[in-house]
Amino acid sequence: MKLYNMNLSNFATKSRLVIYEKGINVEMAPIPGGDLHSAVYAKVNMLGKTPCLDADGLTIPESEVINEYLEDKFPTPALLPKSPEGRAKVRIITRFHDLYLEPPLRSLFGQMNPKTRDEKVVGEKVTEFKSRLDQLEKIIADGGFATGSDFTLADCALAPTMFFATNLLPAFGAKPLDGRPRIAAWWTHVQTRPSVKKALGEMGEALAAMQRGGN
Ligand SMILES: N[C@@H](CCC(=O)N[C@@H](CS)C(=O)NCC(=O)O)C(=O)O
Repeated sequence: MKLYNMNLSNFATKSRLVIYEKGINVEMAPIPGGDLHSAVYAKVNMLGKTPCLDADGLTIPESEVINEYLEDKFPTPALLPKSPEGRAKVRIITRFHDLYLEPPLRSLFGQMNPKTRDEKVVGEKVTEFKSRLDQLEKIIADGGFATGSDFTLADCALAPTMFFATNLLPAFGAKPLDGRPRIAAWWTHVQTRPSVKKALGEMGEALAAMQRGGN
């Protein structure tokens, strides 16, 4: 199997986390053509996004579909609980992450340079992201991992985005952990997990390289 991967991508890191947790033998492949929008990569993944899994002939785009496939294919160690209720709790968070929490943060990626940023966009998106964090504070578990004592797909979804939130938001005068004790406790706890240390370490190196390049 092969994951079309970029270490800086929070969505690719969601899937790398599952691969590391399960110890699956997956090749980390660069994007063909060197660009997500290259014609050659469009033939692999018409969506032009990372991650994308080549599961020995079956092409699977979308991080959460990849993660659920890997969970089905390699059930041990489990990253979804056994009970329907437990599984629903994890999926509430993964879906909340993908549809509501991450998009306003992503809108800020192009606004990092104070000289060129659109202050209206920054104001709106920072406000929206903070209100999503307030919602997350209400649904994340009070202690332990995102849904309780077990590390799950919910932690895989949240951790890479929280990496960006804690690294990038201070540039906009916002502190994502302040006044959100459950998220703050989860963030401290989840970073002790070896798979999380490895995957976020890779994100950190990629971010530093990008910043050295002046982007
Ligand atoms: N819903 C997708 C989102 C993937 C995504 O947006 N990936 C970003 C990198 S973090 C990307 O490929 N962006 C390129 C683009 O949208 O043009 C998933 O869960 O995999």
